[in-house]
Amino acid sequence: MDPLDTYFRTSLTADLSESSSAIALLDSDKSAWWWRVFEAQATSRHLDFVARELQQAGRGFYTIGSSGHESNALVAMALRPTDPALLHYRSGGFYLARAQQVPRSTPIRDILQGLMGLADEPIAGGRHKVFGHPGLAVIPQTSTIASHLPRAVGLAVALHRAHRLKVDCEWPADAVVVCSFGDASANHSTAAGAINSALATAFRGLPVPILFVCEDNGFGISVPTPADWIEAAYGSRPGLRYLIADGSDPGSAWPVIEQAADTVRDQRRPVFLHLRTVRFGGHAGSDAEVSYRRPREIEADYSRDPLLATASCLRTAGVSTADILARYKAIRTEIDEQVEALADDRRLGSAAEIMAPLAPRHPNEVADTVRTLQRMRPAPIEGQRPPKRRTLAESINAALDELLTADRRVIVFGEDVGVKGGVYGVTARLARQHGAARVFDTLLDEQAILGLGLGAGLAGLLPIPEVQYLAYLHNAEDQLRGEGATLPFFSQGRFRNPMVVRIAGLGYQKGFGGHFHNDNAVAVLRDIPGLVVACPTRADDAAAMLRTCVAAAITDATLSVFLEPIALYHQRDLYQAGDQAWLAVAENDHVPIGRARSYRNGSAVLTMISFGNGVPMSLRVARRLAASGVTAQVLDLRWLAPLPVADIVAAAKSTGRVLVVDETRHSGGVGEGVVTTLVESGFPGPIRRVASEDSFVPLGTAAEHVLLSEDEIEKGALALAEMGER
Ligand SMILES: Cc1ncc(C[n+]2csc(CCOP(=O)(O)OP(=O)(O)O)c2C)c(N)n1
Ligand SMILES: [Mg+2]
Repeated sequence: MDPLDTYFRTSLTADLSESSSAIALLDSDKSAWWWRVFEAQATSRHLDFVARELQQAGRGFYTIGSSGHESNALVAMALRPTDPALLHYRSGGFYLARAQQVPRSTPIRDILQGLMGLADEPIAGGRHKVFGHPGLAVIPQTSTIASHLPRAVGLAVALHRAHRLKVDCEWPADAVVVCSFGDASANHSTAAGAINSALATAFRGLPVPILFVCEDNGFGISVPTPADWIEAAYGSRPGLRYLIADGSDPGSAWPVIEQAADTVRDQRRPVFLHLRTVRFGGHAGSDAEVSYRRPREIEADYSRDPLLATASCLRTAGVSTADILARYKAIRTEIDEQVEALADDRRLGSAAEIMAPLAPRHPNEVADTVRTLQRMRPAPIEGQRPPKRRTLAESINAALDELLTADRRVIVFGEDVGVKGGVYGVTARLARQHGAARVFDTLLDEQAILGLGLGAGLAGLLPIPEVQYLAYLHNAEDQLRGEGATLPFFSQGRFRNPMVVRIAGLGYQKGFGGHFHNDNAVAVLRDIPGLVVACPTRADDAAAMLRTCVAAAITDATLSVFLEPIALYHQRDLYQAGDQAWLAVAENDHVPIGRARSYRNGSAVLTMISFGNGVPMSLRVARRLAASGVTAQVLDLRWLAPLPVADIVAAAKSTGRVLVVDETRHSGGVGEGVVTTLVESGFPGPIRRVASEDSFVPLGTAAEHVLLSEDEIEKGALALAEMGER
């Protein structure tokens, strides 16, 4: 038996013999309430014991428990079951108390199924042990500590915007978003940034109904947090109401917790609840706490057990110790029975089953959604001039305008996108036309921008955030990888974060730049399971691809990155100054995800496969090659993830020779994926690849030494053309 279990039973039993003469009068209201607390806490406690036993028996896979933290049950009791909760992995008490508020809940089975990785677990379906349930408004979290805070803040902010815009929102207008995390997590820059963004937003007078709950057990695995640090760090932040409660004494903690929840609900502003706890059983089953704590210290914590304190509250309400002990034992029996009932349950059985929620794609429905969006756009005015030939930037601007008009769920935001209209004018006039509730500037914090997008998606909106430069995505990238892309995976699609993240990027900006404004590192995006990466090159494709991404967000909750080549934003010419051959009329409505564009040439002897800036470069090279008798065709990938495999293979086969023209880096660049696709398809070659150097991009003309040039493309093409007869 776990020493904590023994301690609890012994303490109560000792008490049983001592205190039988001092039984208080039964207060049935009070006792019923404290029974509910005890039920949630004791169930959570026993599930922790069982988790470790299951692991030892080879039937369970997760041993991080909630023991010592069980007073977080009171937080759930101070809230409503419709308040969205993004929970710390030790918030077991909260989960069980929340389940009490929802009829027909099965929290014991849910948690056991999670521990055992069973396919019928209601949220992650055996993909991970998470606290989450659609019926309990608990949104599952990953174990990257603090990464859920930007989303939680985003949801709190978006909740009000969604109601104001009269969008269908899953959460009531007076909901409180609750988000819990540990004391060590409170130091993470993600937590610090998210709390700051909540405060900065509230400071502007906007409602931010969020309850931050710091479950402070004094340790981050083995590293102690100084006793007063959390209070020192968050106790006197302007605009942040700070309340402290002792989780070891639920009787005194309750009024504080209730006040914290009510303050957020009534005042619609952030509150920081500092819940002091102990941590029993080390960080996880595998953590030998004795290697960094003295046994005496560990034992001393036992006297701070919230369960003993709740038992004491029950006794004060007139409940007998024998009844408490009997209930404690009965809960364990019930859990054991449920474990046995799950003995034959199934685990995930194939890669296809595991991956099913990652990237649901319904191309026909997406095409239908595009048509619906098109019907909603404003009708052309009679007698209007023929559609305008546009630059890439103008085309994206027009498409955003049209999408904002067609669907009131669409919101556009980022640094400088509002009044200024973006650094490159891509969002010009949108704020004026659609109002500050739908097109707005954010804080200078990419993590907060993406967190707002993730929260807005959960609130029923269709967020199109902008990250000003690709180089500045990297400090926030985990919001896409760890949070956005994993939500469908860990919730089997039940919670959705549809979003189209516009990112200005890639190289070749003339007279401006250096690395930070000419970043060509996209590997970090291409390996995120399920993420769609679009890279439009021409005005006509850009509008259609943006529409497709938004339609996929609506239909399949697809998360996409829309990578916009900055150097092409205002490009008008293709072959020579003044030819205006790079302007285009947006004729296509829709470009299916994973379909390339072909600049075909019937007599071509080689295919150049490219994307982004590489496309106009390749087209210019193709024209020069034609003068030397070599005919080439160009394939624009358009989608960097998923790659247009069928189109790549077909284009390669049609000429028999392939030059991969890749402006991203030689290592980790897009071209690696294209070459691999060809090799794996059995394409016999020859294949050559030209790419940029494995370097950051230097300032000014020095950039030409590391970025792929047209000369290199031409040399590569000529070498390929000379390689034997077809
Ligand atoms: C970003 C990140 N870094 C490291 C870890 C590994 N890790 C998991 S839990 C943990 C300690 C967290 O301590 P605290 O926030 O106090 O929560 P507690 O476990 O004490 O409840 C660490 C370092 C992680 N999960 N995420
Ligand atoms: Mg801790």
